[in-house]
Amino acid sequence: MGAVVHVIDVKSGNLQSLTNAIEFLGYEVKLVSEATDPELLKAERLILPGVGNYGHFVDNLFSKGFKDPVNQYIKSGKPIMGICVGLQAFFSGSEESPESTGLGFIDLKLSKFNENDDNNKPVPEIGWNSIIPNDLDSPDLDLFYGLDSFKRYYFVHSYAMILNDTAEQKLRAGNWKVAKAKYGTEEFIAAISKDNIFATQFHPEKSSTAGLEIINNFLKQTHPSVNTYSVEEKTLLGNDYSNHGLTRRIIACLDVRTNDRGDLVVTKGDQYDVRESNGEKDVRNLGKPVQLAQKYYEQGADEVTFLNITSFRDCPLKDAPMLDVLKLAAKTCFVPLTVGGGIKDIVDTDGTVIQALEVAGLYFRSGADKVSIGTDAVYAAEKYYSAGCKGDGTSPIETISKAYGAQAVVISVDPKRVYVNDPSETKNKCIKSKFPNEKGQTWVWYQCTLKGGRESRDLGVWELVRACEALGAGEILLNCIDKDGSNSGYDLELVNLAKQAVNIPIIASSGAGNPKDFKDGFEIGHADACLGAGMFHREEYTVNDVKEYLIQQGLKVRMNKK
Ligand code: 1PR
Repeated sequence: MGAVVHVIDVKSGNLQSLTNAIEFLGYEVKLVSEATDPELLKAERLILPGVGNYGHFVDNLFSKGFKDPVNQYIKSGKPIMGICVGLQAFFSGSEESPESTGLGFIDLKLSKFNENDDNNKPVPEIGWNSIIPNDLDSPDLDLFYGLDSFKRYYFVHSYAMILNDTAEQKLRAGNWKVAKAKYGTEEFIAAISKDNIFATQFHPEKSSTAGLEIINNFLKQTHPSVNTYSVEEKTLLGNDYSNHGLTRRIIACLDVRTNDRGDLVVTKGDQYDVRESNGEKDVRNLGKPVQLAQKYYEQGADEVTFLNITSFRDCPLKDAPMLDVLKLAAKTCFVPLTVGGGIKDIVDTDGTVIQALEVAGLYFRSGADKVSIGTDAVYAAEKYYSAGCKGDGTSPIETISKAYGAQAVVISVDPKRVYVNDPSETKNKCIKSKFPNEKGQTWVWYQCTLKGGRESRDLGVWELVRACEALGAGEILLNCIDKDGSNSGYDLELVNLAKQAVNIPIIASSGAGNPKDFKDGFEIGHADACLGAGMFHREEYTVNDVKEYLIQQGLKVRMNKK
């Protein structure tokens, strides 16, 4: 291990990814969770990372007594780096938590992205955005530790320091250097620097090699000169802001379970049936979870999702195999990782009840950035409607979202088509489908299921996703049992329906068989991200093949060429 990096830990979110990234770069990490910890006085490089809610973060910082030591550290002239809410903490406050006060280095307040801007852009901003290239008026990016406006960085936030003339004047007057980004039509601060303070709104530890470079340069205190690009490269890599500024996000998904011999394998079903159709009817084995995650990371996956598909069985936490998978994968895959399956209240082997919030916390501390909730989301939505469209604060969606932020809560939906003669036959929202069934019926609603399709409920996708958004979910992973494993493309009618129902991002899933399906998912379904599983596992296409195709079709993807 090399030199030591000190990281302030106010128990507000996942620090494992950052720790992994710093260790990967050859440093030792010391977490400082008490302001009186003498370690803090020894710090030569200090990182202030924040995830989740602004108030939760800054209130913890203050109540744990960090304000003075952080101020003293900054006065000493030694380098400090804030990340995400850690950047936001340098401001005086945020609309997210009006009662809370920030460190106040900059007397400006953060506000929420405008959902009505730019053709109803999704909020939170989740994905890979870029820094607006320098113009005569903006400062030199040479002072931002190699920040490169032709690379992409991972942003996940609903609140930002939105820029306007007054804010910019104030920043200039305070000698702050600003790297701007644009989401929709709103310009906001992507990074700031002044003397020994540097902070990023994006997550460098989740921004693949481009992000690791920034951390490394900060730790080494070097500002390498920014890459030069040819005109062709600029056209290829530059942001055209056609998708609110984000690249098209490609997610690789691993359905994980134990096979009959007790090995943990990545499997893949057809309409959720994961057993071979002949012979011993073994569970299909498509590889090992950690190796496949690494492979897809190297192929350019923008995110990796792990689903424990047998979580409906008794799943005592002590045996939860996904914790180890995640710990290992997070050591070398520096893109966002989602884990799902079994995010619910659990009765452990000794009879103790472990709350879903605590289960999620274990996953976050193992390196997950988001958890996905399936079965319990259906229960929560049913309860929400029976209470007259109100949450009672106890569902896993609400508790996890409150503690870790909406962006950390994904809802995994497992619907199937139900045809009816007329919409009056159901209370759930119907659409007129272009694909009639064998009886010639064209009205369809999408029925939510539980436990990986084993039980169905009288609740439609439209109703489910709206309830979950209201309860605090940040994203929807939209599967489709009819399409799963079919290689016939996404159910675009379903994706469109979900897009119209909510403002949070929608991930299209189930049915991708070739790169064109992804294009259709984005352009016809208007999905915010597209997920593939079987076609990657069977090596019919790599993630990079999909990206190359999308580029040829004029869609922006994250390539990070240099
Ligand atoms: O209910 O919160 O414990 O979560 C259980 C999780 O496990 C849910 O996310 C549910 O979707 C998932 N799950 C349960 N059973 C299965 C199964 O396949 N038997 N997998 C299952 C769902 C769907 C996608 C799949 C896409 C893409 N798999 O994850 O990867 O359909 O596949 P394709 O590209 O090959 O078509 P809880």
